[in-house]
Amino acid sequence: MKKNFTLLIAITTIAFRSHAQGTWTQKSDVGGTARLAGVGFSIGGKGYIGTGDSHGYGRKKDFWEYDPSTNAWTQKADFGGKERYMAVGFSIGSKGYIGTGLDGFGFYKNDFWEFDPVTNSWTQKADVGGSVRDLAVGFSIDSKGYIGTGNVGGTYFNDFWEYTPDTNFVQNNALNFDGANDFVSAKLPMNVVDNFTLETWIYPTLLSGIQVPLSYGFDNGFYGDGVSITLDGNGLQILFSGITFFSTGYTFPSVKQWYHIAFVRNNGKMHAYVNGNLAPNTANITPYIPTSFRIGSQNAIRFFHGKVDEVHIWNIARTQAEIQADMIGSINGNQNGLVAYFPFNQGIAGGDNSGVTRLDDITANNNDGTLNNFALTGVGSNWVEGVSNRGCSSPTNLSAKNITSTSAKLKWDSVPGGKAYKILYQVLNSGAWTQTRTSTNSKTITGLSEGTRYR
Ligand SMILES: [Ca+2]
Ligand SMILES: [Ca+2]
Ligand SMILES: [Ca+2]
Repeated sequence: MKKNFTLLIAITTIAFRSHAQGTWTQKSDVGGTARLAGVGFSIGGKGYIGTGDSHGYGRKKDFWEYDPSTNAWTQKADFGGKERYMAVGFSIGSKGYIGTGLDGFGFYKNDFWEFDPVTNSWTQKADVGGSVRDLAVGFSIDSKGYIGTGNVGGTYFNDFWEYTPDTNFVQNNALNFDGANDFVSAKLPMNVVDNFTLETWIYPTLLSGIQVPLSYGFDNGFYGDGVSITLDGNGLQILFSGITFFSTGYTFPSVKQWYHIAFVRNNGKMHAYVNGNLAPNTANITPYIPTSFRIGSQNAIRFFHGKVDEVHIWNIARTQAEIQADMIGSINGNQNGLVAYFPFNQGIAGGDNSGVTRLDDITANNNDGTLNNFALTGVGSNWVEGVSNRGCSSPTNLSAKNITSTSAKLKWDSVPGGKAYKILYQVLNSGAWTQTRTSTNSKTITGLSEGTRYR
């Protein structure tokens, strides 16, 4: 159990215990100017102090990190909110938090900010519950934070609030298609008929009739082209050129679960993979050159009932190992051969999404799709929760240790039963992600540049 009290409380405790046993050793002065009523907490092996009031200089928002191994203070990114004093702070896992207080204009505050030492950046979180206030106290227990008591202009409080951090690092949505007329149209991202890969996650809510969650080609039921990922009852079919249904030999065991589907055409042979496993039958049919592209249906026919997420279109034949590796997490959009990538991470899951009718393609080709006939409210025909975890748990308590000028060791809590972890990082806000993998709960990242912020 870890508790992090505010600096104010720490001072009170120190004075009270000054008659007790133990040894005090003076260390380097806190960075910045002298001050009172700031906040402090620890994350990993480092201490942090920031905000406060500096007599004659006013309210502060500078923020400092103390490394006991070097006995040195390093200035970090300024606190994200307005300068203030009599705020409260604590840490949860690998993140620090500061909120409430009294700013330089005499306004009491209830805004609340998260500090990430890995990226050296602040992100605003939900306001602290109850009234604005100063002189509150805070602490954390395991994965929750607590703030209570305080004052506004002589009115004292004893209300008490628990903070639960976000558990979803990245919003991860999908689209739910109503099976009646919902579809997404997009520009055809390529027109190759050999050595290509179509990948998607699907969550069928019906296994009856013919449904097409992904159509790489035109097909109106009379004539067509290209290749479609097709469900016929509970069977997975490859539909060639709108004419030829080819059974992969795979049977879906049930509705309402996520399946990863990959169709690969490699030197004239077409294979299907479900959840990374090769389906029994291989086709050697050559499709007609595709002329259009849709998600959730073909041209006004074969509407899919259920959710679709993570559509990846490649102009290369991917290997089974590559397919298995990328099933467990998002990819970055910059991979060789990736001509369209729709992560579906838009809208508010199950919320009012009227107007959110563009499906983002995050590759450089930028062939964004257009949503057609969606209700965009409720859960039946809207943006909904996606296949974010791929059936996996997200690790917690991520921290960075052993930081040198070119490397850092990332560490996190083991996920019970976890076999592998995928790590994505980037120069802060640079757009390009680098990915790596490990089978243990730590990984040393190398090749970093000094003085550069990463996340
Ligand atoms: Ca998604
Ligand atoms: Ca785009
Ligand atoms: Ca509809």
